[in-house]
Amino acid sequence: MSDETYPPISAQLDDVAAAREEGRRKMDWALQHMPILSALREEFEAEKPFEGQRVGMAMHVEAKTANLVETLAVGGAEVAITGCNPLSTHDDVSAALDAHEDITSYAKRGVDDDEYYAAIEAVVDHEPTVTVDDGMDMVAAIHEDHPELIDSILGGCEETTTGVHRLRAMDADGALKYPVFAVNDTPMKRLFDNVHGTGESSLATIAMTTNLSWAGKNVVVGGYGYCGKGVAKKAAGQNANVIVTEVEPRRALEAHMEGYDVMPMAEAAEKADVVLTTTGNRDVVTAEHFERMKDGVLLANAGHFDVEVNLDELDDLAVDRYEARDGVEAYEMADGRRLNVVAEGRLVNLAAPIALGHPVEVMDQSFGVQAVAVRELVESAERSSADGGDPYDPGVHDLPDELDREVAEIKLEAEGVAHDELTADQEEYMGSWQHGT
Ligand code: RBV
Repeated sequence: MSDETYPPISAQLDDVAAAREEGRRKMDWALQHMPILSALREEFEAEKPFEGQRVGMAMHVEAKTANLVETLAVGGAEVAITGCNPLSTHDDVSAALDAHEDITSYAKRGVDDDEYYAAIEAVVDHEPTVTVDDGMDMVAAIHEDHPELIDSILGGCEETTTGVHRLRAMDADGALKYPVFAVNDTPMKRLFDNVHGTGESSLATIAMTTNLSWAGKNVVVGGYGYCGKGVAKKAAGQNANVIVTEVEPRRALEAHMEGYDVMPMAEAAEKADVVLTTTGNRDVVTAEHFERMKDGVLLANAGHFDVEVNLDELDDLAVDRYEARDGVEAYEMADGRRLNVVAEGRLVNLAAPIALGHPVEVMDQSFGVQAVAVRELVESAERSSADGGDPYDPGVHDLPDELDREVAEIKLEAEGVAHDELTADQEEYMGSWQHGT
């Protein structure tokens, strides 16, 4: 890239009008199934809580995310957004967002590294007062290259496990200079998005990309965190034989007690028909594993970054490499075995050519939490300037539990599900220690 400012998507597409129309259609469909965002949108439209705020975002730019973006804009924010993965953007949705007078979208599918970071830079140029990240790239860009903006930033929100992990490492180093909510860690996000969202969308995307069945396959799930649990459960539900690999003894035990086979990757590699990594770590599948794999094995990743399957080592071993199907790259070994990498080892449910990301309903929950987290950052700043109360200190923060509960209540009401409340006596009982036998 040159020094010129990176252009918004509208300046990069040939038929912007058609793209906008199609993007809007996708957003409308998703919004019909997003009761939480719809309710918050009504509230924000009436109360304009974000008036005067500039929100800078780096997320997967597709229809559900676009509805979050518009919800913030309807609440009075000016929003600038780009992608958080080079392959997950839907250009038509990006164009539909960019058509909004208070939104600028730089997200484009298939960008190279230079363009990816130039687009982040373009968002940072809007001088955000609030950041919303999926993976922490925006927070990193601001701290590394634009520390002068930090004083005017109220705080940030982080969507995913990997981003929260990076932020905690940054915080431990004393390097994180503004407060960030770990949206990922809330029950309304993690227990649904990571488990059901990753499980359903990864398996559906692999099946649709390859036209292959799960039934009777040996499916190796790398990592038994929340994402791994979801993948394992849904794969077992489709009649696969699930094998789990883990480094953490209690999680390995949990997987064992759930009835899955647990073994080291070196052993699992020989049995695998499919390997799907969900660890958040690098080099989970490497040369020693490739050497033992069966002809035709599928290799895919559902972790945030493309470092779990070591493609450099795979490339070194390969004598030939070709596109076997749209979204599937075959690496041919000297002995004739073909190892098939889905979606370039990037998070498969978002980066494959046909990928749509997580199902709408779970993203409604995750983005409902994002929306109330942004509202809390703005309100906490207003509270502290009004009464001198404490704003959030720099560092990683859990979202206050009552905000997560608020999102759950909206969803339950929309689903028509009623639930009990504690009586005064029950509350008193739960808060006391004197009542014994
Ligand atoms: N994710 N977003 C989508 N917008 O379709 N699908 C998944 C979407 C998020 C999910 O919340 C997860 O934590 C993160 O992507 C990983 O980058």
